[in-house]
Formats: sequence, C-alpha cells, structure tokens
Amino acid sequence: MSSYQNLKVEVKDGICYITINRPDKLNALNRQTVQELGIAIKQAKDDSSVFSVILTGEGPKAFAAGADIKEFMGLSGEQGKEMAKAGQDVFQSIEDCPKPVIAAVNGFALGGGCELAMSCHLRIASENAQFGQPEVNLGLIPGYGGTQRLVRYLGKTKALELTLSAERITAAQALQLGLVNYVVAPDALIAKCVDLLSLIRTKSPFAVGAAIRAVNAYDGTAKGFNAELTEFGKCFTSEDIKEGINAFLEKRKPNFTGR
Ligand code: CO8
Repeated sequence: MSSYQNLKVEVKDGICYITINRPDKLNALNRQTVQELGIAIKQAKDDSSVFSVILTGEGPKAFAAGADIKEFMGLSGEQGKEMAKAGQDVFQSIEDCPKPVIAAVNGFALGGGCELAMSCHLRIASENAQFGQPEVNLGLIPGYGGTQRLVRYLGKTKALELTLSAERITAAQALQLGLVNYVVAPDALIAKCVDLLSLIRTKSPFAVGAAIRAVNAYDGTAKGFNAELTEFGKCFTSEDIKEGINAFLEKRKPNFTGR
C-alpha cells in the first residue's frame, strides 16, 4: 500500500475506504490529492482482496468543497487545460473501475467535489450534504467532467440551471433530481453504503464489471447498444455464468469467483 499525504486508505472486509483527508480545507482537491486519488483507485482495482470502494471526505463538513482555488492563481490557459485534463483522467478511471465505487457524500460536494461524486457509480448522501457547481462565481466553468456528467444525470435543463446559477441544492433536492441514490442520517452514511455493497457482493463480479462498462457506454446512440452486446457476449466466456446457472438449477446459492 502506498503512503499518502492527503488520503487515508484502508481495506476492510473487501471494501477499500478512500477518505480525502484535508478537513481544515474542506477536503479541497489540490493537484496532489487528485494524483493520489488516481493511485488509490488503481491499487483498489488491482488488489484482488478488494471487491468495492467507498470514497468519502474526512470530517463532518465536506466531501470535497471543490478544486483547490489557491492553485488557480497565475495559470495560463494551457496550464489550466492540462490541470483539468489530469483530473478528468483520474475521474474517468474511477468511472471505468470495474469494481463498484460509492461516493459517501458527507457534506459539501461543490465544484470538483460534485464532479468527483458524479464520477462514482453510486452516490449516497447524508442529510447535511449540499451539491453545486459554483465555478461561474470564480469566472470558471466545471473542468473535471461536470458539464458532461451533470447533463447525463439531470438532463440539460437542470444541468444548465445549476451550472449557470451556481446555486447549491440540498441532499433532498439531489435525491428528487436523481443525482443521488439515497439520503440518510449522517451517522448512518457508511453503514448504508456497506449494506448496498454487501448486496452487490452476492452477485457475479464478472457480470458486475460488465454491467458497469455497458451502462457507462450509454450516450444515446447505437454505441451503447453495441457495448451491451459485446459485454453480454463476454459473460458467456466466464466461469461465473456456469456457476450462476448451475447454482440456479441445483437450487443453491452461487459461489462466484469473478472469473
Ligand atoms: N479551495 C481551497 N480552499 C478551500 C476551498 C476550495 N475549493 N473551499 C474551502 N476552502 C478552505 C477555506 O479557504 C478555509 O481555509 P482557511 O481556514 O485557511 O481560510 C477553509 O477551507 C474553511 O472554509 P470556509 O471558512 O470558507 O468555510 P465555510 O463553512 O465558511 O464555507 C463553503 C464553506 C461555502 C464551502 C466555502 O468554503 C466555499 O465557498 N468554498 C469554495 C467552494 C467553491 O467555489 N468550489 C469550487 C472550486 S472551483 C472547482 O472546483 C473547479 C473544478 C474543476 C477544476 C479543473 C482543474 C483546473
């Protein structure tokens, strides 16, 4: 396991807990933190003892209050673009992770923090969570994929309203809009994530990875349907499908290996 400056990373019972650990800066995502997130996700992906990931922020106030605004001072256009690209690549690696990644949103998820939560497969929010894309307040726009993922989750109408107004929404509003899966009391947040992951853990890891890839491929065109066909076909090459079908026929629980 690598050593991290700005993350706490711990594996327990097959779940890799990644906690952004800059609570005095509301877990603002500076370059170092984004880089470390990329390393931690890759490690979780490569570690066969890890089945899934819970990503959260340290402290009671914030998941992440955005990119670290101090690092924007004096950047050229090209440097700004490079910084955004480095973050987009890390966030894409989270979305592409074949193991389920849940954002446990325990407070502010603003700007890059909201974008980070959106790159996770599932989002569970505590009642005190707040979401928003306040970048236009700073003369900026979202740069870690927010303009694209927000449209995907909310549709263009609401995505533009949030992005142009910079208004924050509550956890309850995020639930109503379909941005999060559940809203729970702050002290029930991690338990709810673990419950959902425990359910997913009883399924075929091979099929879970295939489902993530197929759903990620959605873009409203035939590309998504073709990706589904490819992933569907691949499932027939797995050990898991044999085990799943045999277990069904033998009226027993399957013992999946993910192969
Ligand atoms: N960056 C750096 N420091 C931050 C950030 C941030 N995004 N958010 C909070 N902090 C720091 C504060 O400066 C303060 O530090 P200090 O104690 O040293 O002064 C500490 O965290 C506590 O913050 P506050 O005192 O402000 O706490 P409040 O409870 O009063 O307010 C808020 C909480 C409302 C969340 C407030 O901190 C705030 O508005 N933060 C900024 C939110 C924001 O604008 N986020 C978007 C940033 S831009 C972005 O995310 C772009 C993403 C794409 C980047 C692409 C790469 C280039």
